[in-house]
Amino acid sequence: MSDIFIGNQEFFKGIGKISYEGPASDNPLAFKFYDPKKIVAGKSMEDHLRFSIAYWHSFCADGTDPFGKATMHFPWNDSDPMVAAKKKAEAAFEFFTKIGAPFYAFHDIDASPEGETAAEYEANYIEVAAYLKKLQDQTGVKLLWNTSNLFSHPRYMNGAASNPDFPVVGRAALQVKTSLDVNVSLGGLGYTFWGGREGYMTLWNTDTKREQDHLGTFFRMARDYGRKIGFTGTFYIEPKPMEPSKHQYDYDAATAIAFIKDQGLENDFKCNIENNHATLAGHSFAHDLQVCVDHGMLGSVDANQGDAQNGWDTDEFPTNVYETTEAMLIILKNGGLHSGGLNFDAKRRRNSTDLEDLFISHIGGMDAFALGLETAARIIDDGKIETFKADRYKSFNSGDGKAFEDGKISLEKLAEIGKKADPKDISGKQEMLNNLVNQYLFNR
Ligand code: XUL
Ligand code: CO
Repeated sequence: MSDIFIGNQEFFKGIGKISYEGPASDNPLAFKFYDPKKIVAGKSMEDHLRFSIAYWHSFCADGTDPFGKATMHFPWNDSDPMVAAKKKAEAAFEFFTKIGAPFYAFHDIDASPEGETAAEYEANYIEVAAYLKKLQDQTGVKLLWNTSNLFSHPRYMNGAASNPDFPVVGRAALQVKTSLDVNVSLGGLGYTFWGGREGYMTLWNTDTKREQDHLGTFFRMARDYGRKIGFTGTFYIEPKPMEPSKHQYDYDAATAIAFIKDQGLENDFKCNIENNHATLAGHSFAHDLQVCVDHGMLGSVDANQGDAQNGWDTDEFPTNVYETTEAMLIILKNGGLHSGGLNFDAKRRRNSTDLEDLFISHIGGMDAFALGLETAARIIDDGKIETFKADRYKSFNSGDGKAFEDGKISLEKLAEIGKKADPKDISGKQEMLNNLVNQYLFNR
């Protein structure tokens, strides 16, 4: 059954390559909607969706939460941290291969032991990266992005690049530099900055202007170094409003884009949008994706969902097809994800303790995005919603409306037009559009 294992040991015993069995299948370990080679809107599902697996949630997070100990015990753990790192890498690539994900993403210390000293950190990381390269070559799985964990170690409790104490900024630079070296050695497509503690807890002790300028300087240094060593991918900022900081500088897509432009980073940086971060900011997933697309700033996506009742960053696997449909519609109209992907920054629940739950949760997420893709393609194909939307703006297509849009009339002239105008009440038809979406979803 399972002929796929990467090292000396098979970690996910009894589970073979996950295949498409269709909506009627009662096999929890099969895709119901994700059919990788199926052509939708001119491209295969796998090329549209570009799924990526997050190392940290899938192979590191063991169910520990602020109220309880680990509930998951991984067969790749070992008392020797370097042996454990290599076994974890083998388990990870076995999983990527079996689930059929073309990409993965990791933080430096997800993959490689942090060590006691900076020198140990670097040496471990370089050694593990060489092993990851071997596994990439063996399986064909590619690195969507890597990043540096600049938030877990106590030294980062006041921030990393925005830390008020300069030596900490230097220590963060060592991690980012090494991660960029590793990225280039692995042919990574992107590099992510998520600023968990790049923010503040109280304005009584924080100079926000200075901290944000330091953050910008740090990003420009990373960009320059990356370009110097041959990193041709995209740098991503992953917005999130809070948690663990009370206030994070990259609050949401709009804030991150303003920051990117303010700091002169717009040719090299885009956003990595995470659903649960958008909802934590009081937006929807679709809102933050649309803000990015409007500015040509959609880089990549951290695919997950939050919990509507409690609001915090629960990082659940995406199953809400309404949300994936809206997301895929925006992505399709953006011409796709380009070099980004749908990275499952999602974790199974603390009490989903069977190893097979790792498969089942990803299958659900992949199926939800496949359904979203097909529905979005149907919406575009049918054209009713797109036509309705375009029609609402038809008064700007010609005459004075067009002149206004082109910036060719003055406020006085506009006011003159207004004096003579007799605007009618024009329905926005929200309910009709909501009803249409349900037809696209369920009249299959
Ligand atoms: C935290 C989060 C991170 C980033 C990478 O909320 O989403 O895992 O994706 O640091
Ligand atoms: Co994320």
